[in-house]
Amino acid sequence: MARAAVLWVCLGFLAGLSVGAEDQELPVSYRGAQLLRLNLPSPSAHSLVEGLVDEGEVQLWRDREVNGTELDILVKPDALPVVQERLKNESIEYDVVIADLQEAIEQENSLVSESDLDVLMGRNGHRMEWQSYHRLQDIHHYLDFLAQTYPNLCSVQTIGSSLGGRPLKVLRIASDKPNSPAIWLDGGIHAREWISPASVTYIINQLTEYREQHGDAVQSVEWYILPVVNPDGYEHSHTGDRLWRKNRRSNGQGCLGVDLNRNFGYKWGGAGSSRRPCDEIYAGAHAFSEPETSAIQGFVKSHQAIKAYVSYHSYGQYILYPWGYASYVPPDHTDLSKVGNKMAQAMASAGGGSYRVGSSAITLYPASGGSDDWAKGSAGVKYAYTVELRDRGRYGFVLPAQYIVPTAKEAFAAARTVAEAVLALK
Ligand code: 0X9
Ligand code: ZN
Repeated sequence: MARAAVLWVCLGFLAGLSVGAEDQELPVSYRGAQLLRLNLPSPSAHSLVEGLVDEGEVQLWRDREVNGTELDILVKPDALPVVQERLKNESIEYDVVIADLQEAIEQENSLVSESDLDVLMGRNGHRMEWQSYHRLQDIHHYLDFLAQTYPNLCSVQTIGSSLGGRPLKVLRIASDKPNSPAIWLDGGIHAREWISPASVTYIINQLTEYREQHGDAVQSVEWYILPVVNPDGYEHSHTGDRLWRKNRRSNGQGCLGVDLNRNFGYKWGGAGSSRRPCDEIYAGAHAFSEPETSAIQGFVKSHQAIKAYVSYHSYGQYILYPWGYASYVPPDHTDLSKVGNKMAQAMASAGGGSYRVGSSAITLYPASGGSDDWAKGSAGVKYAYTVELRDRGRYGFVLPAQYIVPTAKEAFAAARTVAEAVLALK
């Protein structure tokens, strides 16, 4: 357990950078910060990076894959000379993937203007489109619009509220057939992974407004879809800190946020999660301490028809199945792997991206308290997956908006494949 766990536990950089950002007039600036991709020659090189993270010089964007040799780190401008020197001394090669992160953030969502969106509102009755990333209000308004426009097909249920009082809105899309199995989809549990809510709303768009184009399977299951699990964090990533990950829980100690994907109640608090409130992978005071995760628990447990649970994240392009808490697999892992491989094939045909398939702890890194492990281990949902959407690290979390549609097509192909799998269970 983990070097991965140790590394993550050391993370303090982002928390430190962002404390109180909501109170600041200006959002956190990443001017001059660089994203570096390191090629680690040996495990000892890895401990140098651990040291840098510990000293607060760098932020780990993605941990190293199990057996992988590459690591993505974000370096603040003042720390660049020291970090470059240390990497040189240890003969660690690296590429500068993003030379100025602030520049990348400013480019990311620049295609559609507010006035274009107002035109859309007048024309369509909502502002949603998939050339740009949208604020929470647009997303929620779109769900309400669908419920009003297609009352026989769609309804919106608020399953709880975030800590900050924002509604957790689930869209139900009915099946054409009686007594159908159901599928849960969610996005936006990690605030900064903007491609996730964008892709989940695209799936919603296809399942409703383009319903007829998508054959029998998607019309023969019931869908429950929560596009933004972490609305407080999501809004903060738009207004305060683009790279915010957790929710906005005040933990005392001057640090904010619980990692909602460490707060679910199956093997809570184990490997790859932290008890330290300032860490990026802080698991919370206890399992389901957060209203966002506890609302999902209540909903999923009371809907026994749910046979699949898919959480969309970014980045890295993986289809992951349980377990995440440790390097074991459930007894029916061949079923999970088979459907996972079909998802990968469908995704490659739909959008062109190639996705790796495997169990979380073995393929990526160990991380306990995830939604997928809970769905499988506690809620008894047969098919539980985490899908890490694009990209492989060129832009990371700051994926330019022109990639929304190809990525979302992949996300939809994954959902369609899961629908087929669930229907085959009957
Ligand atoms: O660490 C996570 O929560 C996920 N990766 S991310 O970069 N989007 O943060 C992976 C979660 C995989 N599932 C479990 N470990 N249960
Ligand atoms: Zn994530």
